[in-house]
Amino acid sequence: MKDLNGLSKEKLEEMYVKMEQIRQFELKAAELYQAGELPGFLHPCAGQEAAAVGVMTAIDQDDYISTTHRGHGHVIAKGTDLNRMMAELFAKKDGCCRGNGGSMHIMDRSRGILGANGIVGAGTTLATGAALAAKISGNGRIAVSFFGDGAQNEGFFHESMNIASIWNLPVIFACENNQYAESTSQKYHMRPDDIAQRGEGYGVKSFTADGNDVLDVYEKARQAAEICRKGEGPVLIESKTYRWFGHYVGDPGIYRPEGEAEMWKGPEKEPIARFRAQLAGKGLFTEEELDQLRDQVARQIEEAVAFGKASEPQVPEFALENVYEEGLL
Ligand SMILES: Cc1ncc(C[n+]2csc(CCOP(=O)(O)OP(=O)(O)O)c2C)c(N)n1
Ligand SMILES: [Mg+2]
Repeated sequence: MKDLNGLSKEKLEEMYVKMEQIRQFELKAAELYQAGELPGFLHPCAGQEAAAVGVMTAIDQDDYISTTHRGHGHVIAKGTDLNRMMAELFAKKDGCCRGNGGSMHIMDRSRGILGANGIVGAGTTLATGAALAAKISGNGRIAVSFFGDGAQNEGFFHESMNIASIWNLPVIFACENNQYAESTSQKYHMRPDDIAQRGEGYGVKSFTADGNDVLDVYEKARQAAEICRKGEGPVLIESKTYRWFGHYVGDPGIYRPEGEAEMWKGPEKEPIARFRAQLAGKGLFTEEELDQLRDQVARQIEEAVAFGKASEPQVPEFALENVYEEGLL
C-alpha cells in the first residue's frame, strides 16, 4: 500500500476531508453571517487549514486542546460533529454548548476540547494546566495549545512556557503565525522574525513549519508529540500561514499590502491545492476522487446548516444557568 510521510491512504483521506470541512464550513459561516443569520462575531480561519489538521493528525482522540477566537478549524479537526457546531453558531439548543457559547466559546469535552477563548493568549494556561494534570495522574495524555502570533506577546504565554519548561510538562505550544494581530503586522509587534526563537529563552525545543503544508506541520507535530510522551516536553511549533479573511467578517483589511492575500490564495501557497497536488502526484488519489470527497463535504455542510436552522433557539435565561456549581455556595 502506498503512503506519504508514513501516513496511510486512509489517514491521508481523513486529512483531506477535514481540510475541506474546515474551508467549506468557514466560507458558509461567513456567508450566513453576512446575510445577518448568525449572532455575535465571526473570525474565520480559512487559509489556515493545514496548520490545524497537521497538528491534530499527530495527536490522539484523548489528548487535550485549547483554542482561540479563531477556533473552528481546531474543533473540526478534532472531530466535533458539524451539525452541533453549526447549531452553536446559530445559538440554538442543539449546539455543542447548547447555544450558550457561540463561535468564540465552542467546547466539547468528549473530544478533549477545553474550549475556544475570546481572551487572547489565555488558552496557553488551560493547556498547561491540563498537561500538569496529565503528568500527575500519569494518564499518558498530552495537551496542545493553539494560539496566534499576537497571543505570544501576552504574559499568559510567557508564564505558561516557563512553568511548562521547568516542570517538563507534556504540552505543545502550537502557534499559528498568520502574520497579523488584528490590524497589526508581525513586523510591528515583535523584533525577531521567527516566533520559534521565543522558545530558546525558556529552554524549550522549537520548530518552524510551513503552515500551509499539512505534511510539514504533521512531521513537526509528530516529533513534538513523541518528545512530550517521553516526558521531555514542552515543545513549541510555529506554523507560518495566512488568514484569507480580515480579522473578522466585515473587516475591510486595508492594512494589508495590495496583492498579498491574492498571493496566499494562489496555487503555490494555498494549503488545499498543495495537498491535492501531493496526493495526486504520488498517485494515491485521482483528481476525480478528490473532487468527489470535496463534493461529499459540501453536502455535509448543507446538512449542518439545515440542522442549525431547524434547531430550537436557546432562551436568554439559559445564559444564567451553569454559572455557579450547584451546592458550592
Ligand atoms: C487579552 C486580550 N487582549 C486583546 C484582545 C483583543 N483582540 C482580539 S483578537 C486580537 C488579535 C489576536 O491576534 P493573534 O493572536 O495573532 O490571533 P489571530 O486573530 O491572528 O488569529 C486582539 C488583540 C482580547 N480579545 N484579549
Ligand atoms: Mg495572528
